[in-house]
Amino acid sequence: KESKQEEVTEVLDEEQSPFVHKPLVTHLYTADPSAHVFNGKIYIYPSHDIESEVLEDDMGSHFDMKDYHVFSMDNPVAEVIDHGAVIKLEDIPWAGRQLWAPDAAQKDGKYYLYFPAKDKNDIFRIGVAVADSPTGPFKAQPEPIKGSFSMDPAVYEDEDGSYYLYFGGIWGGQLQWFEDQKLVEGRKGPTDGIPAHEEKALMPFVAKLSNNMLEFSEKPREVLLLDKNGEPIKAGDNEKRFFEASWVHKHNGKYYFSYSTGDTHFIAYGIGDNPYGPFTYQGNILNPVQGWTNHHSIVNFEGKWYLFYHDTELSGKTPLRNIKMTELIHNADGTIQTIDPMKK
Ligand code: FUB
Repeated sequence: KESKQEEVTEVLDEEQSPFVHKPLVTHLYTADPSAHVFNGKIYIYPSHDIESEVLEDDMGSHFDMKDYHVFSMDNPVAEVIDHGAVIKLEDIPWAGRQLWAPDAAQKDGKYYLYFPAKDKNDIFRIGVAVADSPTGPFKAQPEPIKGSFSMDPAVYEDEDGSYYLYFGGIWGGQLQWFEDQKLVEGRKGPTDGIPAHEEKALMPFVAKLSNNMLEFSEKPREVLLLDKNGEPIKAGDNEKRFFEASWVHKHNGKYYFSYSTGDTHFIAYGIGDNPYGPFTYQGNILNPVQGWTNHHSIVNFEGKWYLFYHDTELSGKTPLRNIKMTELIHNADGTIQTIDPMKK
């Protein structure tokens, strides 16, 4: 009797969410999907994973991406269209290697692609490229954003028309090499500069963007992530501390800051009252996926919330990922239901 009940539940789940846990793109490897609704359609700005000769290490050197593709969907169950390569590494004057997780924004008919790359000194900076269409082609600014460092930019447009750029990531993301937003000479490895276990964890950063969307309009501020006792999350609290993959969405007047916990592989989140935080840790949005990295975005389409994420179903290899999407549910008390990506 019990197994019959399980079968029925599974069929219902599939009917409600026909796209659950299926790769959205199969002809390329794609990861870190940043999704937005522009002009009534869903646009996805992911990383484009490729096979690379570069050996795997704890700095993520094997994530050796060289261009970005943009994808669109008319709605959450529509066909996914690949709009091709919209910008290439060789077209970015200041960049040396590794086009990691990007994001995009729309303002006054222009589209802005924010992307991290290592500069010619092998230090991650964040660049911006501009287009007249959400599907590019994007033209890079000659220099990275002044004062930018580390990676994984995520842009949030607030209801008052302000745009905030969140960024940062530890280990391969190099955040631990910076103090007071300045590179500390001699730091080289993934843990050089990581605080001791009982100390405050390294936190992500945020800066409001200038009116032209090309610069920070203020010095980046630390985004404080607090535990339920109001204390900053500690560096040794690996299941909760920030690692990379910032994202912000707003629901019922509250700001949700979500992120990857890296070596514990969760997408966790905190809730706050304004875009700068602090954000109080609530739990996990997404349990570990297949593959080492976990990276997501959250978007509202016609009143329903969707989670975009990736795993390695197609390749079985960490640096060759495939993007996916599923529905995301906020409970009546504002918390988010944890999604188990392994549940078929
Ligand atoms: O795709 C390269 C890096 O892997 C991203 O920047 C991180 O968030 C992780 O997903």
